[in-house]
Amino acid sequence: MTSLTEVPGEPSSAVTGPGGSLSDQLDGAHVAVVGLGRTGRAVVDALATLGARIHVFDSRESSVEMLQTPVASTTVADAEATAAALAQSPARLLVVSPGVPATGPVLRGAAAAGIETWSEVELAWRIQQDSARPHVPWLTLTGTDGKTTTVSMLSAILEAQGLTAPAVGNIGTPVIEAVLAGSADALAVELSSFQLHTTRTLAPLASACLNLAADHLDWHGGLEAYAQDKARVYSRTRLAAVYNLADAATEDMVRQADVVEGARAIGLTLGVPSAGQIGLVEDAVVDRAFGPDRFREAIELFSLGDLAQLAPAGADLPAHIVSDAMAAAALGRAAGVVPEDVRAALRAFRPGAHRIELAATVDGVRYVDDSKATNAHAARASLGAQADGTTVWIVGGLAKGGRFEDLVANVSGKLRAVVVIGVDQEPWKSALAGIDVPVTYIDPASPEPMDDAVAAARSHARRGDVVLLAPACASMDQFASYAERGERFAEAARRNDDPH
Ligand code: UMA
Repeated sequence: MTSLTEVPGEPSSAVTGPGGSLSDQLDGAHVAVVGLGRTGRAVVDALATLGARIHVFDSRESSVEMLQTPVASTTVADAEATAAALAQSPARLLVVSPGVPATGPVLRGAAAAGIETWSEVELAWRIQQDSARPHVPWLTLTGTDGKTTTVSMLSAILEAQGLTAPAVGNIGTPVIEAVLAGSADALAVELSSFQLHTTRTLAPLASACLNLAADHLDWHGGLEAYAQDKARVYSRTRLAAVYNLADAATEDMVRQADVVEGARAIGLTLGVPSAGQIGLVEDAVVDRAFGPDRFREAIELFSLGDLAQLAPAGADLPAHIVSDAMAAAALGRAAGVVPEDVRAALRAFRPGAHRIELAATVDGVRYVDDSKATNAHAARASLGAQADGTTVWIVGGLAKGGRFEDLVANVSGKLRAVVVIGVDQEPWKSALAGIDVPVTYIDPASPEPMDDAVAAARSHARRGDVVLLAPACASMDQFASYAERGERFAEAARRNDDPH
C-alpha cells in the first residue's frame, strides 16, 4: 500500500481553501442542494446552522413541500433544467443527494461549470473535523451485498463494548444527523457507491468492501465506474483496510488504495487464516490480525453456533452471513472491541426485516420475504439456500441496467415456477426464454401487482415448497421502497384465500 496522498484525479477544494473553519468558509456562501429526500433535508438543516445561503433543487414539487427550513431559492425542475439553472446560480459548491446519477446532466453540468460537488457524507465528515469532537472514529463499509446486515452487526459489536455507535449512512439515517447530534463515540457507516462517488476527504479508522458484483450500472455508466467508486471506501484509511479473500476485486482495491502510512490490509476468509487475516478454523472464526502475536496466536472471536439464529427457517446458515459477521468483527476489532463483546453482540443479533424473513406458512408452503435482494447477486445467494425444484420465485422490478441470463442459468435447478412483476419485464422475458418451468408475467398495469403475484405463486406451489420474493431488482417502479414491497408480499401471503 502507498502512503497518504491526494486521491488521484481529485481536484483540491476551491471552496474551502487552506485556513479558516468550515463555518467561516460557508457562512454567507451560496450553496446548492440537489435532491430533497431524507438526505437533502438533513443537508439543508446542517447548511443552515453554518449560515450558508441555500439554493434547493428537486424534480418533484412534493419533495420541496416537505422542506421546513427557510432557503434562499427553490427550483422545481428536471435534470436538464437543473443543470442549466445551476450553471447560472452563484453557488460554487453543490451538495448532491445519492440518487442523482453520476452520468446525468446535473453532475456533468456542475463539473463543466466548475462547481465543486460533495456528498452528504463529505459534508458530514468536514463538519465533524470542524467540531469539538473531530476524533470520533468512522468505521466505513461498502459492497454490493450484505452492507445493511454488516453495518447493523458492527453497530451491535461496538455497542456491546459500551460505546454509543449508531449504524448510519445508506442504511437510512444520514450521517450528518449523527454528527450534528454529537453524542456518538464511534460511527458505523454504510456507504453506497452513490455516496462514495462524491466523498473526497473522509479518513476512516477502518474500512471494508465486502464484495463486488454488477449493480447500479445505469447510475454509474458501467461496471468499471461502479468498481472505482466502491474502491473509494479505502481512501485515506488510517488503521485497517479489510477485504474479502474470496473476491479478488476487493483485494485489488486495497492494493491500489491511498491509505495512511502504516495502515494494514486485513484479509477475510472462510478458510483457515494466515497471519494478518481473520478466518474459519472448523466452526470457529479466529483472529490472526489484531491480537498481540498474530504470527503465533489465533484468538477465537465467535463460533458458527453463535450465528445459528440467523439461518433462514428450515435452511442451513448461509455462508454470506458468516462473511458479513466476520467483516463486522474485523471492523469492531480495529476499533478495539474485545473478543468477548464481539461474541456477545453476534449471539444477540437478529436479522432485519425483509431479509430472508419467513412471512407466513400457508397449506404447508413457506412464504419468504427477501425483498432486500435488489440485485442478481443477492437473489442468487437467497435461492442458493433453497432445496432443488422447490422454489416459486417472484422476481422483477427496476432492473437498473442489469441483465439476468447468468442468474437464471445459475438458479434454474432450484425452481418450481417463476412469477415476474415490475413495469419493464423485457430483461426477464429474455433471461427466462429457454426455461422449462412455468413462468407467469403479472400485468405491469395491475393496481395490486403483489396480490396478483402471490396468487399466481400460490397456484404453482406444492406442500413443502417455498414462495420466495427475491426480486433481483429495485422496487421503485411499483412500490415506495423495498420495505413496502416486502410488506405487500407478507400481507398477501398471510391471506389464506385467493384475493380475487
Ligand atoms: N431527485 C432529484 N433528481 C435526481 C434524483 C433525485 O431531484 O436526479 C430527488 C427526488 O425527487 C427526491 C430526492 O431527490 O425528492 C430523493 O433523493 P435520493 O434518491 O438521493 O434519496 P434519499 O431519500 O435522500 O435517500 C438516500 C438513499 N437513496 C438512494 O441512494 C437512492 C437511501 O438509500 C439512504 O438510506 C438515504 O439517502 C440515507 O441518507 C436507499 C437506497 O436505495 C436505501 N440505496 C441504494 C441501495 O442500497 O442499493 C444505493
